[in-house]
Amino acid sequence: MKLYSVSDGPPSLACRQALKALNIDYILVDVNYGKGEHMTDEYAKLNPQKEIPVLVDGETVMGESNAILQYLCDMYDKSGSLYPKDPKARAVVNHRLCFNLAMYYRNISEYVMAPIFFDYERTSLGLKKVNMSLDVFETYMKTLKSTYSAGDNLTIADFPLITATMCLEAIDFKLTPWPLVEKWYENFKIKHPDLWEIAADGLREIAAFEKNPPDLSHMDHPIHPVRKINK
Ligand SMILES: N[C@@H](CCC(=O)N[C@@H](CS)C(=O)NCC(=O)O)C(=O)O
Repeated sequence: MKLYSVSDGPPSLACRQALKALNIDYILVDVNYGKGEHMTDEYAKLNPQKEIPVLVDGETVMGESNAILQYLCDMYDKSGSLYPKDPKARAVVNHRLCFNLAMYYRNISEYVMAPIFFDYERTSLGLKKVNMSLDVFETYMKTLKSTYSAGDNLTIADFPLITATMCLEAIDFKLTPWPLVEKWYENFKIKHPDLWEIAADGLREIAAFEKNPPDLSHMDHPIHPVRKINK
């Protein structure tokens, strides 16, 4: 099995956490985002979306980290603890994965990540969206009254929510106004230090880039405006 991954990419890091939690041996293919290794025609054969991560498991080749997390568990988690088989418990996991993809990480990535790598500003609207996403997450934690994001046990829903929240920590964004989210996040670090370490590597990279943004002025990105660097 191979995972094409980028070292500071929250979706990639979530897949690496799942692979580790499931004790799966795999080859980690480090994709160099700065060099645009994911924008080649060769890479598009693996993922027409030209996004990282991609999982290759024999004939199965796919992007979209949520689908990868679900596939890994359906294939290799015989106990079903990370992705419960019970429809109601599974529905909560699926819900949190969708919430992260459609709202939580989407807003965090636009506010935190895009301005680090490209020529975007952090706006008050962007901040409003992040605050609103945290308010929603806090409400879910309050409603479920659980230790983890989708119940009393660790599930694949926690991985992308953790790696998304890690981006906030990387820019020193305080979670104090969202005590249940903060408690869940800190608890994960304590209870799963080996899984946290995967996210922590990304955190250190993003925190360094926040202080010293990478020079991507050579990049011809199809969507994002590249920051011009005066040399
Ligand atoms: N929905 C995708 C998103 C993956 C994603 O956004 N990956 C980023 C790196 S963290 C990427 O490859 N972006 C392409 C680009 O910026 O050119 C997933 O969850 O796998």
